This record gives sequence, structure tokens and C-alpha cells, in this order.
Amino acid sequence: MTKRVCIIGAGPSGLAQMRAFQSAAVAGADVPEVVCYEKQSDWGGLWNYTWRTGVDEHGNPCHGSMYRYLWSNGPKEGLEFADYTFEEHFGKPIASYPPRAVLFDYIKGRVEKAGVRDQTKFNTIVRDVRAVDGGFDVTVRDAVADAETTERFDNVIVATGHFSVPNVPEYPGFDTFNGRILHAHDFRDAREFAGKDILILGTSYSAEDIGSQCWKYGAKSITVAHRTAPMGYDWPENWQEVPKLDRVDPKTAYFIDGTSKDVDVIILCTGYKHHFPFLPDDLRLKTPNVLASDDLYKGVVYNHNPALFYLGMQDQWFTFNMFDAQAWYVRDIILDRIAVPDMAARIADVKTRQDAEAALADDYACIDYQAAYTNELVAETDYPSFDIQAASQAFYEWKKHKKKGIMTFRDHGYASPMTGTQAPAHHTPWKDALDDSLEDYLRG
Ligand code: FAD
Ligand code: NA7
Repeated sequence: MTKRVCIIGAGPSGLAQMRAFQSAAVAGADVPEVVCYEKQSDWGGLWNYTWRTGVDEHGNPCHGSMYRYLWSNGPKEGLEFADYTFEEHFGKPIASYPPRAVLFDYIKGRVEKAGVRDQTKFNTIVRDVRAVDGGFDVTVRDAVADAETTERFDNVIVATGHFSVPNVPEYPGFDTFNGRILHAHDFRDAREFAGKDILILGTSYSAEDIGSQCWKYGAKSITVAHRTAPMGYDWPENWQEVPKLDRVDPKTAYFIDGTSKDVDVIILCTGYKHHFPFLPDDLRLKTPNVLASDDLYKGVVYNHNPALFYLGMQDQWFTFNMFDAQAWYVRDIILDRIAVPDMAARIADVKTRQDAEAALADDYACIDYQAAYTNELVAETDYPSFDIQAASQAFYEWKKHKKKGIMTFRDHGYASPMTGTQAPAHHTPWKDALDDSLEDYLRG
């Protein structure tokens, strides 16, 4: 095969794409040349922790948004690879909410086994992509060689994630506030905030988890201001939920109900932007963080140029195995095993998905919706089919366990959708487990 395929980003999505092509090659298919450009020095995407904030060692925007002591915020049974189980990787069943280092190890294990590292060009940022003659010219800068090159590809697959470039609102008084104001993207270590009064804006995963980290590592108080609705968990006694922030003065935050609170730190857990500075207008996806993204047929094919694909651009209940389903599907389009219909049919597909999302009543319906989407793609490829209902079941139980105890939900275990094995309880309750190393997690 003479085709050349460019993958941008070697996070879980880009790695899924490399593994998809490699599995086809092992099965005897004639596969394209695959080149993956990764701006960081290692693969793993967000799971590749960096202490850096602001710019990276090459002067590019720092990709990392993960922080120390981060433990999976959902059950691992919801994200397990169907072709590489946790039991295969670790040689034994492990508990359901692994810390970052454990998941990083698992992600790497599959692609190390597949032997695709030499397809990845590290320290290489994609700076520009142009549609040319039915293909693409991709311009990259190798930060080590300090050299820019342009290569021609038949297909481009954008796998750069969408939880890296922060959405940073401004409220009156921020410019004269005497404490620190930071976005979740720049949060690295909860110990920095021990003994402090913290204000958090936002009510989604980052707000819940960064607040919980700060609580666990000794913050004096946590105040969470909501723009739309409170999270409503049964919080510890030094944690309160308050209405939207109105303004701040040098030391006090004022909320729209007239109440106020003196705070030392403001953490903006206000989400992220889909941001593709390397793409021109005719190739650039514009979508909010939703389950049915704009302009993506089957959630992956860019409607305005079907030789261009995007992975993992949806809001995420399912992650690693959904990225796999998408990667296998994209692979099969590129291998001419799956046909892409005309523009009218692609637009209709997106509309059907968006209408279905608009009708979803609650989080349980959202989980079912994304499970059905993942299953739909799996069924059209040779990705190993798995019991997605069992993965959804782990998510349902996770939600119930969060309602029961927001600081204890990670002490529960679920059954693997791949092997059926029930996860053991972790040796230490999450709130007391201050060591998040792989060695400590796997001991005992
Ligand atoms: P990323 O992991 O973001 O990887 C994208 C890659 O593209 C990066 O390696 C980046 O360096 C590279 N890249 C970007 N731009 C360029 C460029 N121009 N040129 C070359 N390379 C480039 N998911 C879960 O399942 N469980 C969790 O517990 C969980 N916790 C999370 C906690 C936080 C704080 C965040 C932010 C996300 C979390 N997620 C979690 C969701 C996360 O999005 C996915 O797990 C996963 O990392 C997404 O993979 P990705 O490959 O699509 O994107
Ligand atoms: P999300 O899930 O996109 O949530 C963003 C939150 O920020 C949400 O609660 C928003 O409130 C809130 N928001 C956005 N803009 C503002 C302003 N201007 N003022 C106040 N609040 C605002 O992002 P997360 O970072 O929590 O999660 C992203 C991923 O990281 C996720 O997949 C996790 O795995 C980790 P709204 O409800 O819209 O009023």
C-alpha cells in the first residue's frame, strides 16, 4: 500500500489508532505507512504527567492538565481495552479506581506490546495542515533538531484531545484580588493549598475532584460557586456550595445571593476549549463539549473533508474503549472496508445524533447513549465485541456510590466487562491513601 496516514497526538486516542492499524497488519492486511506526531517527549497524552505549567520545555503551550494524586474519576471497568485487559497487563485483578500512574502504565503496556513506538515522532509539534490535491500537506517542527519540515499524507487523524486549552472567564475584581487565581489546567499539587480557604468555580468533574483533592490534603475550607446548579453531594462539613460569583475584592468573594466569603485562592474549574491552532478554517472542527459533536459523521469523519478524521472529540463517559471503537472504524474507512456516504447523508447522521442527545433525560441516559454509540462502531469492525452493558452497569453503580458518599465512592469495586472478574477492594480507603504510586497501589 502506498497510502500515508498522519496521526496528530499520541494520547489514548492516537495510540488507539496506531494499535488499530497494527492489529490489521498482524491479521495480514496491507496497511498504510503511519506517522504519528507528538509534541511531548513521551506518549500517553494527559496521562503523561508533567510538573510544568504555562509553556513546555520547547516554548509550546503545555499540554498537561493532570495533577499529582489524581485517581481515576470513574471506574476502570468503564474504560478497559477489549483487546488488552487489566488482568493481562498487571497479571492479577486490581481495584477499580487506579491512580494516574497505574492507568498510564496500562495505556503504555498495550502499545509497547504492539511495537508501534517507532511510528511516533516525539518532540514534534504539528504547526499547519493544508488540504492539497485530495490529500494534506502537514508542516511540523522537530523541537530537538529545531527544524521545520512538510510532508504529504493521504489522510490526517486529529487526536489532540480537548481538555488542554482552558476556558478562562473573568469576574469583576480578579485584577486586584490578593490571592492566587488559577485554572484547573495549571493545578498540580493539592498540598500547596493545605490550610487555605479555597473558592472553586464550576460544578463538573474538575470542580468535584480538585475540591476533593484539596480537602483530602488539608485545605481549611472549600467553597464551590455554581453558575447553573449545585452538585448536591453530601459534602464534608468544611465544604459549602453557594450561588454564582458576582465579584471579588482583594480578599473577599461576593455571590449573587448577597453572601460572601474570605478566600485565599480561586480555582477556575470552568472547562476547556476545542482548540486546533494548527488547522485552517476549512479543516477546523468547531463544536461544544457534547456527546454528538457538530460536523462529525459517525462522530469521527469531518463532514467538510472526509479524508480528515477526529478522535475523542465528544464529552466523555466512555473513554479508552470508545477511542478504540472510533480508531478501528477510521482505520476501516482508510482501508476501504467501510464506505463514507455523501454529504447529505453525513449531515443527516449528525442531526439524528444531536436530536437523540437533546432528548436525553439524565446522566443514566447519557451513559446508555454513549454505550450505544460505542457499540455501533464496534459492531462494524473486527474490534473484539464486549459486554458494553456490563461497562454501563459499572457507571450506574459508580453514580449511586457517589451519591452515597462522595469521599468513599472510590472504595467500591465492579466486575470487568471483559473478563467478568470482580475487582478486589483497595487495601486503603481513598481518603487515607496519600501515596498514589503504582508500587503502593499494586502491593498486597
Ligand atoms: P490527550 O490525552 O489530551 O492526548 C492528546 C495528545 O496530543 C497529547 O499527547 C498532546 O501532547 C498531543 N498534541 C496536542 N497538540 C499537538 C500538536 N499540535 N502536535 C503534536 N501533538 C499534539 N478519562 C478517564 O477515562 N478517566 C479519568 O479518570 C480521567 N481523568 C481526567 C482528568 C483530567 C484532569 C482531565 C483533563 C481529563 C481526564 N480524563 C479522564 C479524560 C481524558 O480526556 C482521556 O482519558 C484521554 O486522555 C483523552 O485522550 P486523547 O488522546 O483524546 O487526548
Ligand atoms: P466541564 O465538564 O466542561 O465543565 C465545565 C464547568 O465549568 C461547568 O460546571 C460549567 O458550568 C462551568 N463554567 C463554564 N464557564 C463558566 C463561567 N464563566 N463561570 C462559572 N462557571 C463556568 O469541564 P471539567 O474541567 O470539569 O471536566 C473536563 C474533563 O476533565 C472531564 O472529562 C474530566 O474527566 C476531567 P455550567 O454547568 O455550564 O453552568
